[in-house]
Amino acid sequence: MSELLQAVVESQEKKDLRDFIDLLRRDGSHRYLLRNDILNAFSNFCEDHQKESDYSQTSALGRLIYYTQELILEYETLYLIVRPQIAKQESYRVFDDLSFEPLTIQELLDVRDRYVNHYHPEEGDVFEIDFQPFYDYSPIIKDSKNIGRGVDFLNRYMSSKLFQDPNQWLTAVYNFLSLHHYNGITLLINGRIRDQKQLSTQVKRALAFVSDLPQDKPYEDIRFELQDLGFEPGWGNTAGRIKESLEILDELIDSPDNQSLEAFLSRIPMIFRIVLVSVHGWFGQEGVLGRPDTGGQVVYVLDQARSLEKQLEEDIELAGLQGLGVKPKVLILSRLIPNNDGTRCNERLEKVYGTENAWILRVPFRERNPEITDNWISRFEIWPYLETYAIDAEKEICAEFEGKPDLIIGNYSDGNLVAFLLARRLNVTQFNVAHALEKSKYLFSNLYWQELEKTYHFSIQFTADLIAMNAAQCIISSTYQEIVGRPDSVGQYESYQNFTMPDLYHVVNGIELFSPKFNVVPPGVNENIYFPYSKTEDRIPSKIEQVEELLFYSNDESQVFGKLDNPEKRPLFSMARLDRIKNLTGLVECFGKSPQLQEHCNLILIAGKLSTSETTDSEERDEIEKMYRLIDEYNLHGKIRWLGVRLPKSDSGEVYRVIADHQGIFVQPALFEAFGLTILEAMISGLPTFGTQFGGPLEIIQDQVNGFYINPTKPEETGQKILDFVQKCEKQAEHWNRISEKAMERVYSSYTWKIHTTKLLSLARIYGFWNFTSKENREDMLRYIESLFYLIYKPRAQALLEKHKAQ
Ligand code: UDP
Ligand code: LCN
Repeated sequence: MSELLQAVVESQEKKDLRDFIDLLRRDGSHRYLLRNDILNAFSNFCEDHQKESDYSQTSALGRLIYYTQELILEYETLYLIVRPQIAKQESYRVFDDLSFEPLTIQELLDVRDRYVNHYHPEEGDVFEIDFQPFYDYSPIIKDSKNIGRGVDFLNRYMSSKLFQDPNQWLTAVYNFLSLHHYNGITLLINGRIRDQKQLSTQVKRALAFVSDLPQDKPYEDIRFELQDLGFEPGWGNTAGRIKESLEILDELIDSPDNQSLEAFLSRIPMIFRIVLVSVHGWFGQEGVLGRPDTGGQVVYVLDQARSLEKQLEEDIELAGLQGLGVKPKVLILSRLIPNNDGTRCNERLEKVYGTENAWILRVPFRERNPEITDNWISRFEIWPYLETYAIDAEKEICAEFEGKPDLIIGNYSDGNLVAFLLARRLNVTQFNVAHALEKSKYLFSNLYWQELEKTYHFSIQFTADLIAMNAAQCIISSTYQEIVGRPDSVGQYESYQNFTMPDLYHVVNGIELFSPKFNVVPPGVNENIYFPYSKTEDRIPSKIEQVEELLFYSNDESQVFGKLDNPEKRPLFSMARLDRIKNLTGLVECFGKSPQLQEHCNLILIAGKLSTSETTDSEERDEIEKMYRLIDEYNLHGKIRWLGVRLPKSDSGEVYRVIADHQGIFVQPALFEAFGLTILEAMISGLPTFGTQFGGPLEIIQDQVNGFYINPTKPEETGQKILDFVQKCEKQAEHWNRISEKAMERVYSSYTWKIHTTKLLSLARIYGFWNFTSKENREDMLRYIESLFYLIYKPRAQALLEKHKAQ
């Protein structure tokens, strides 16, 4: 990048750079510009200076601006933070005379502190958090396009090391196979195979034995012969399956390669009990969605639990363990909320519908401050209660399982912190899922944390994030860009690489993005609930009628605001929680600004509540007020319906389908969306979908192929895009169908729970194997993490507790 900057200052473009900086200084409203502002400012500059239309692509300055993520103006100096490629950052100080020099991360963090008047070197240095040294001796991916495929890399890397020494390799395999038990039952091999040499001979003998048998002979019929040879249950349910497993092992012993290792490990029965941690609630199966903080995470975890149980059952059956009473169990750990507000969140145990052995286990917060802990607590206020919660939860989990879990998966910042505490205490593999990291959702959330602390407590949350993401053996992300963004935008995890929390700490390296711990495993949709509108045989006519009535006609003012003048118009539909980032009010504004769109379409929203008196959440209250204001301002009466309902899941599936019956459109206008389950739901139902270009939808949707991107910060442009589509559909009846078909195809080919859980379980086994064999010493990093927990997290959480007590 320094060459590009050099090219600018050594060419005629030097004057342009000077003029651009002048313009920024004159404008004065922003001294700290983020990418969107920078691009807007530059396009104003090009207009003012009557530049050629392709100037931003052809000039060196244009290209420099394209890569610039942040721009800070300080007296006579300008700071440029550029991102020449994914997961790389460079910073420069550009002086008044346009000479420049690179900036270290430490210097950059100081500049940012100075910008907010929190730079006090005379009072001593600020605390620096640096995780880099702990990653220096672990395997690191080289090429950024392989980020998110950590397990393939890890497998190749570790096996090539291990296979070099056949003796060490064989010992590792033997030790690993000797390890497995289920409730006192020995699995895989027994004491008759005394060492690795014997393992090799016995595998061949057993192979000879099973090869002569009919392939479908059940395992039970040959159990004792195999036991004599040293083999216990777990190799397969039939002679044929056992033969396959032993063949892979035989090959692994004689001529190992990483693919057969992966195939072998995916057959090993080593996971039976899984904990999914989703703490903050409301966590339940009915009447919880659409509340503040309760959306996709609950849907995701419930579907994941169902799918995991099913997959584990299939695996157990194939491994030949079903007859032995081996049964998988999945626990969703959440908090018990005594004041349940009509939900089942005050019940300790609730079975997950449609499963044999998946349960929601709710554990209450130990601190007794009934005004607070008996009620739902926002995710921003939950921190003081989590440490003791983890201790109490550990006992409950172990009692439920009658032993330890095999895998703990955290969800969101609070669940991941609890997963870390549990995994550390129980010495179990920890996986993280983030759903959303607030740091990138709220712009400047770290720089202005002190001002925001009263409402958001980001100092505690971001510390918890650093702790959990570094402690986890594996981070499951839903998209690639969740980790490292796109060529033109920073990823969620990437934003933890370095940042300042002025007066608290500087993070000079918060996470290693090239670590193989990152794996992209997108979720799916519940296909029993969300399926194509055209599958009429699975739809219930009375339900369709009921949903039609609710969406377009019912006058029940307790549930619906607005009556449509012309219900026949094409519906634009959206459904989301009413928080600021979801930006449903932005969609109303976009609709309001386009009289033409109003001519062709109605707007139908399912969102939160209709009255501010029904909510205690400040963002929800603000959004409700704004919604009414906008409806009046643009006089949308007769053209909009706003449903403040909490639908049972089965109805919500039918809602999308009924909208599709009307050849409607789904719009997801969030300012930022980590993944966006509603996009999958809409697409599988067959709805042409317009999704925000900020976040996950960018990977789910392929623009113009199976949906469309929108920029929610540009309401006019968004309105026009939707209008163009509507007009095209009116001209060519087939256009709607084409996009609808492609949308359904997209979900079925890439976003199913079956794909998700197969991958997840394979990851769990492979990470489990490598943790065991490599004896990777993470203790130094974990000790460092613990000090962050005790010295930063805990005192701050304690202070918040005192605040709660004083309320
Ligand atoms: N949802 C719902 N009713 C509502 C709002 C949302 O059933 O009033 C469901 C929606 O169908 C989806 C989930 O909640 O399954 C929202 O997930 P998404 O990933 O879109 O957003 P999140 O709320 O997690 O940010
Ligand atoms: C939370 C979000 O904000 C969504 O983007 C995700 O789809 C959801 O969780 C499930 O991961």
